[in-house]
Amino acid sequence: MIERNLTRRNFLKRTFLLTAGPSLLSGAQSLAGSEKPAPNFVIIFTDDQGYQDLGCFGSPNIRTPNIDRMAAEGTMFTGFYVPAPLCSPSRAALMTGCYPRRVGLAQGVLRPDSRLGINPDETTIAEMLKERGYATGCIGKWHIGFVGPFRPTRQGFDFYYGLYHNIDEPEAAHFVDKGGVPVMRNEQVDHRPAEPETLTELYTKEAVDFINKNKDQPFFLYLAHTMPHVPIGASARFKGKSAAGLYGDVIECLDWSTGQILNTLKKLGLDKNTIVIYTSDNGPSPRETGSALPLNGKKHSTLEGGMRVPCVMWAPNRIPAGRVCEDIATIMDLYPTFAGLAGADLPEGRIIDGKDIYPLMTARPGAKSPHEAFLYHDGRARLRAIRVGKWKLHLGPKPALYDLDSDIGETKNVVGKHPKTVKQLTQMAARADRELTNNSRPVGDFDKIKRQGRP
Ligand SMILES: [Ca+2]
Repeated sequence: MIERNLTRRNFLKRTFLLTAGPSLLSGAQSLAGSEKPAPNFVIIFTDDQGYQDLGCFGSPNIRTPNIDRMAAEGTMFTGFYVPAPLCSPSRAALMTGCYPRRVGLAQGVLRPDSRLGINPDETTIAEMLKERGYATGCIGKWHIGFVGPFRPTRQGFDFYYGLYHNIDEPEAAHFVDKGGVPVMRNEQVDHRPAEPETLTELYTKEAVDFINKNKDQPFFLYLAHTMPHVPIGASARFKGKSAAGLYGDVIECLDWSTGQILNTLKKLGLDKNTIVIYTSDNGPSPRETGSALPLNGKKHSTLEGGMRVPCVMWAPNRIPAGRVCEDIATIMDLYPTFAGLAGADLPEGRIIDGKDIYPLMTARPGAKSPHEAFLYHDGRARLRAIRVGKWKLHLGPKPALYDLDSDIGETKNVVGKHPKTVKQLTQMAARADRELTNNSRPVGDFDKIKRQGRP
């Protein structure tokens, strides 16, 4: 307790010393007046993990005792979405709190020769928290910009360790004559080639080190695992151990890793003031054996299985234990939610699509999803479906309507039975589509930035 009080005092001191300006000051004051100090944040973001690929989400053959315990001590979100069924856009949404289209990053994934990234004009979630005195670390796969101002170390992270992008064929091809895809430490090559079977354990070691190093101040750790994205690999300790083949071994290693993080927090007495969120960047790859059941569709699809992901939130002093929240929540919501908890103001003069879901996370009486609608875009930035409450309408020349409360697998198209709902959702989608077109902001373009003479 004494340690945490000291920590809080240090935090406020840091905040006052490091930041100036009336808006930030008022944030710090509101923190000083609140009951709880600003929490630490840990986001564990896996890559292409299916909705069913955790014990607590119903996997029949993958054992995840650590994450199951995390769910028993915390809350499972069963209506949790990423706004894109693939890697780069999903990550852009986490970093900016916006639909990928809003920030110009909804088109496909970035390959190693890409000159694009998050526009430096955006305030990333890491920049926001850094300004509030947080130590910020990104460990794992970045995948949203590799040159100049787009690197994680220029987007608000004090520390980076991991892979800038994927290691599957189209990306590894860029590095065949260079010794393979490099594992980066900050902006230097740590070693190469990156080997899939080593990555989860390497990332875990760095993550535990980061927590230990920053235990006396608020921190934000973004642990973006490369697994279980293809090509998958498990270390000797896990290979051949699960009942679900290599994919199962890989998930069981991710579960072990999550246990290491939670145990470290407990050992340091940080469990009472750290929010840990475990989720995936999109549905399971059709090239692997992951499962999105009972959902239909996989990665790349705007069916539920492509974009509804497993999610567990844990913070023993804040988030109720053993609860399931079915409300619509999204990865974009972490941005304004963390801002509220850290006493940060949202950036002015720009739309942030995410909503504060802290009332949902903490089961405040009467709390419900703050989203009137959720929009499903495909990997080519096209709006393909909309969800309002229990209704999901797939758009296009042959629209399809599903009642997700009774038909989560999207198997019974009831478009003919509910013409009013179809009309209402069609109009809402058209309005949202226009709004996004009119109010989207430019992607970060390295060549344009250079032409403008900006750093
Ligand atoms: Ca992915």
